[in-house]
Amino acid sequence: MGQETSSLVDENVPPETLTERSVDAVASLIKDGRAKKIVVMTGAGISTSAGIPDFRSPDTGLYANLARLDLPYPEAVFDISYFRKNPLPFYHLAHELYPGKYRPTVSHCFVRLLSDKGILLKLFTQNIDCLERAAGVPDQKIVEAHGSFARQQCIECKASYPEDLMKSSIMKREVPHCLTPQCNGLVKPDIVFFGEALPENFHINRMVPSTADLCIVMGTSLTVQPFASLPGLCAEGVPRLLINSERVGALGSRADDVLLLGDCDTGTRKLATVLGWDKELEELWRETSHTLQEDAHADAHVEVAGSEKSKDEKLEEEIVALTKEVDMSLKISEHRTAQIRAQVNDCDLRGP
Ligand code: CNA
Repeated sequence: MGQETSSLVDENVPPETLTERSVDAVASLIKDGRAKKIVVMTGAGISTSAGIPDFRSPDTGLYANLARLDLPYPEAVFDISYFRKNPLPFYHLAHELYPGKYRPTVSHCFVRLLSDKGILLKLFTQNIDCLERAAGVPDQKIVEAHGSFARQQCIECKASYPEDLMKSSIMKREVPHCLTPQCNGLVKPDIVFFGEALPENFHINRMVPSTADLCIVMGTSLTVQPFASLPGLCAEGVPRLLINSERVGALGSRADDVLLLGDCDTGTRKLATVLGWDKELEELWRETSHTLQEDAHADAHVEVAGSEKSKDEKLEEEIVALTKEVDMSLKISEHRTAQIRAQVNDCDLRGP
């Protein structure tokens, strides 16, 4: 369970637990009842098919788009020091990501299915979009390692802030302030920013992967610590299945690691089919169309219809509007930007 090597396991090394390194063998483990405590670890890649960009995919990732804004650097949008000075970019992003605007994906529904079957030990997610909740994964099964939009509080006095007011501020792209008299601090959803501690729930559950009998990692680049260390906590001999467009972390280095490289939804559909769960999975996914809020139906329709161009156009409009707003409200000079960057660099970053 220590530091893992990232080099691929020699193909001549036989697996300890699986009959072979394949999806079929993983499915057999589940079907035979030998995998009853499955831990799932997810990231932005399981939500991209819902229309929410991930961070790091070139061209389509959030950072690639934010890089075109007048931010000192893209990550500043999630930086607490920067937020104190200019919360507007974050609130524009929050408007984009706010729960209810997007529909869970097939991959979220697969996790729900594991829970329905009583074999989901825990879902660790880095996502802040709450789509696993929308898919019906029970609260007590979810560890939102980087927080979520589920709660919000003042960053100064820590007083909690009403959800309805938060929603209305985000919808109007306004920055909410603390309601406590004489405080008036900035209010922020309990999303973990760079420079902030991870939620207590993460620390409480951190060692859960060491008790799992199967690990499924999906849609994450495994670049943000300490989340990235979770798959390494699984015991040797516990199969780890990676469903991702690329190989990440040390997945693939152990004898019982299986790599299913490609699209997450395609991968989870494949696994469900081998398990004989394909109809149940599609049914669960069909039901999620009701999770969209009334005012989000138009957006969702565009997404479901796969009109990438419309989405790009909308994003472009957002970026132009945000750029103007940031320019006007702050007039950040290049000199000031350099100052902010220097200050932020001094901060304790969430990632390594
Ligand atoms: P990341 O670093 O952007 O990595 C995403 C990974 O998923 C990459 O390896 C991609 O290649 C892969 N990927 C993207 N789309 C697909 C797909 N359809 N099928 C298969 N693989 C795909 O994101 P991480 O989650 O690893 O990084 C952690 C950050 C991202 C957390 O702090 C999150 O808060 C943050 N984030 C969350 C969201 C969200 O809530 N949906 C969106 C963007 C960023």
